[in-house]
Amino acid sequence: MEIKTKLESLQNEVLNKVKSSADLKSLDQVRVAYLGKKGPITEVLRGMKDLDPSERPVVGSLANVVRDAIQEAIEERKMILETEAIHQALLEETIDVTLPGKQIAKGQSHVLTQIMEEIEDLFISMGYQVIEGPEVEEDNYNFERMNLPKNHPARDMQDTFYITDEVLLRTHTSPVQARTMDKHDFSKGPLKMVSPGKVYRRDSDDATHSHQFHQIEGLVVAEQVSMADLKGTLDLFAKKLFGKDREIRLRPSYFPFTEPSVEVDVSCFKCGGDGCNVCKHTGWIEILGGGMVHPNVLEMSGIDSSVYSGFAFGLGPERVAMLKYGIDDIRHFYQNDLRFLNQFKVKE
Ligand code: 2NM
Repeated sequence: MEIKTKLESLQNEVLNKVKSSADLKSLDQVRVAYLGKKGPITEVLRGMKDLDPSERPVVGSLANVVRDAIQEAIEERKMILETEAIHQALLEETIDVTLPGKQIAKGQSHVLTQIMEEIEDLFISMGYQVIEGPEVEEDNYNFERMNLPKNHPARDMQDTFYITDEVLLRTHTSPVQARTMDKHDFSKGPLKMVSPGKVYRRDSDDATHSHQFHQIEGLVVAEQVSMADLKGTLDLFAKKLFGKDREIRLRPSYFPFTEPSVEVDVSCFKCGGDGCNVCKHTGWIEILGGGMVHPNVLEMSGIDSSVYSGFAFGLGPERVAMLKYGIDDIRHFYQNDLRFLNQFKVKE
């Protein structure tokens, strides 16, 4: 029977092609060519109608057997090729997980941020809040409310960056404290806060002056707050920042927003008070200003100065860092030279 021979040789032909298919793509081409709608098997099945009816079952079942055999061979080959492909990929994409990784450059907080956070942490540990406020400030909060009246020399155009007659870049962080005093509810307890941040003054820039620098100011307002509280607080502060053997010394001074006002020296951390180049042979380093909050300042925030009193102080993190690390030029802080910054890596 001619058609039977044709089917058998077809089967052999296809099985050879399947076996010699080297990849999944050519295997699929074989599948389409022989089992597809236009393939020889379909053609045989389609031609059945022209056969003698007695031959149809024999040819039909043979065609099915051949088709199944081809399909099976393709599936088998497909599995082998897929497994080979995975093995190949595993070989080619092998990663040596024991190789050392690329070192990621690690940074650290800016030295000024480190100093400010150290100070903030100390005051947080004593129950103070850290409160920030706007750098673009109203003349009212920056000057008026700090007991600096309209004709005060500190308000000179020479000293302050004015944006309009009434709006300026804050020259200290004290306006944050005025804003907070306005809102504080003393029935809930004393006000204890520090305000860190940037401040601006029209200094000519040189080794020790910058038109933009930083401040941290502290403020405590409650009943019965005294100068002794200020002194004790600053003594603790000096010991925390410069070492447990430090002492402080208060000298009378003047600020419009405090009365009395003091300038605070810390005994020299380098020579311990004997005199050296850091303390300019005095044994003391000026580090802070402070005093008892002026009654006018309290009253302008609606606080009864016959019931409440407060102390306040302020310092510059730049100056602290320069002293502590022997930095000779304030401009180093702002130039982002990694050779400078990386000297203040945080120990892990
Ligand atoms: C200083 C020195 C003295 C100060 C005063 C106030 C406020 F808001 F309570 F009036 N805040 N900060 C103050 C007092 C700041 O810095 C050298």
